[in-house]
Amino acid sequence: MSFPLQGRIQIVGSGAIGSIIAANAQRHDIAYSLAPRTRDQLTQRLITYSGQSVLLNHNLPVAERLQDSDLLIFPLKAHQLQSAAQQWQQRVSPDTPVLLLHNGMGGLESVREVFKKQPIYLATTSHGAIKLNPHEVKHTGFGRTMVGEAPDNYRDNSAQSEMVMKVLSRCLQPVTWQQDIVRALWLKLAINAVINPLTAINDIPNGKLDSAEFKDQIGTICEEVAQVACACGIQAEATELQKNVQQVIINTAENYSSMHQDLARHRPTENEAINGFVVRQAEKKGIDVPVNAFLYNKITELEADYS
Ligand code: KPL
Repeated sequence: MSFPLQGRIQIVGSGAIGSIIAANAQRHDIAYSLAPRTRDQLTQRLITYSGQSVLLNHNLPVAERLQDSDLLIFPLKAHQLQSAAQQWQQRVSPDTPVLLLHNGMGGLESVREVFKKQPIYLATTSHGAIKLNPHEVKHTGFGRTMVGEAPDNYRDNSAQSEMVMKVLSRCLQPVTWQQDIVRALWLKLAINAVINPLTAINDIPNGKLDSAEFKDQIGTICEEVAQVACACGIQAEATELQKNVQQVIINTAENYSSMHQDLARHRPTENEAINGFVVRQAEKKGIDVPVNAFLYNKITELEADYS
């Protein structure tokens, strides 16, 4: 069933998750446009989770200016966010809602330097997708999405929150609204701190982590993240983190993690925003995180070897 949406959604970038959002917007008759982040080529076709091929017809041109009833979506990596925000700074109104969807932490801080007043929404998803070639994306893992308001939004944004929730529940379902999205992001951070580097370093799909070989390492990574989270004021238990990780490993078993894909294609990874973030926070709090530090250093080394 479609719902009336007054504005348009403007999706920036042509990554895997942005393409899933675009295809679902099209399916639900939501007015949308896709804009390249740099000179990258836009995805033209999405192979859906059920195997259908959808041609993305970008039903609107890229927006010249976004209104309060529109939604600007950045399904980008944390390190790409600030320059993307700068590119859009002159085209948003003070009330245009902005949705960030990325792995790891630190995105809000870098975007807030540019969008000082706009209501910002934070989301995280465990849907998996792969870019088959510059024009084609395949939705490979059916996950779930959590969204909530950035803790530093300072006005009542209930109408916009409702709109964000409606858009996401059509475009990246199933979606749950989180009063405490920061805690949800820490829980997702633990998932990425385990799955992304381990699959990338060992060159395996997510499902291969479901073996005795990785059990202790996964347990230790979760313990380290839980300790750092607690020191940062986020209530988290290692056993809860480990259970979540295990669930995502099973749900996305066939999937290659985004970090695996990035390393394979010699693209910059999200290492700084994932294990790098854990290591930096641990240093600030005086906590030892040897396994996260090992993974962070290993991925840094592998990235430095790109020719
Ligand atoms: O977020 C992911 C990623 O690959 O970045 C997971 C959930 C691990 C799915 O692969």
